Amino acid sequence: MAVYNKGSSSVPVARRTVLGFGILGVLGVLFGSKLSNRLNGLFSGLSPNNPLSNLLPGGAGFEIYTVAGFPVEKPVQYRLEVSGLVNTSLSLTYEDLLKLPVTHLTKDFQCVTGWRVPNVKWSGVRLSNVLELAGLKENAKAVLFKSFDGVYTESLTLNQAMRSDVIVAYSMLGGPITEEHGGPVRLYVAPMYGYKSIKWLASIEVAKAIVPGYWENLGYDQNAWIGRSNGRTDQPVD
Ligand SMILES: Nc1nc2c(c(=O)[nH]1)N[C@H]1C(S)=C(S)[C@@H](COP(=O)(O)O)O[C@H]1N2
Ligand SMILES: [Mo]
Repeated sequence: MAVYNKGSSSVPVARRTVLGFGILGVLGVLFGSKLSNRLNGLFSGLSPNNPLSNLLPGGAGFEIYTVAGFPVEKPVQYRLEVSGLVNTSLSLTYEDLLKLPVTHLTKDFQCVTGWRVPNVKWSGVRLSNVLELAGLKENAKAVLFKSFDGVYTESLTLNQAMRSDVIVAYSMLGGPITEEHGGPVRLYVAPMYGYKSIKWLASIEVAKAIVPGYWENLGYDQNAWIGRSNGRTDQPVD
């Protein structure tokens, strides 16, 4: 189970504490529910090259993070609510998202605590496409995100949200996003650290100003651009 918290020696105390509680929560979930059966099944006799091994915690090098358990939402029940400073509020189904123009990205995933997964395949809809579908009001300046875990939040400036490498993702690692990775739908903000990529995406609200997200309230940067020393080559925008 060490996978949940390796390499975090430089992490601020607040975060270590929260992750510590997270680990207890995760263990509770793993050993207290059907997930444990599923994982036991997967652990027995799976070679690391088996595509199913992506379902394991840390599959393909990811560490599974959650600050509030593992909410379950089946694709058929899933809705993405888009509201706020838009001309038309939307309630998009999973099918609606699949019908919108698809964007594929192959990019690294970099957590601010130090681990990185190179060349991850992502597919989804550009956030800008979703926002254009709703139609932005003139005073729109920021985009706020909520997770259906009921706790995690994030936000981006409108300029950041409109970038072509920011997607509402429904596929990663070559298949649908698993429950553990924030399925059926999460955000993927390619040029920023992993904490921007909110899992179990429930709602998008267009607003006048950003609102600091879960980790930003605990001291992390709102502008979470991956450092150039970590391989980012493109231009940040405010
Ligand atoms: N809802 C939610 N989204 C989240 C998090 C979380 O705890 N809850 N952790 C963030 C952090 S810090 C990282 S690095 C990535 C990890 O994604 P993974 O769990 O798919 O590896 O999710 C981000 N999105
Ligand atoms: Mo992270």
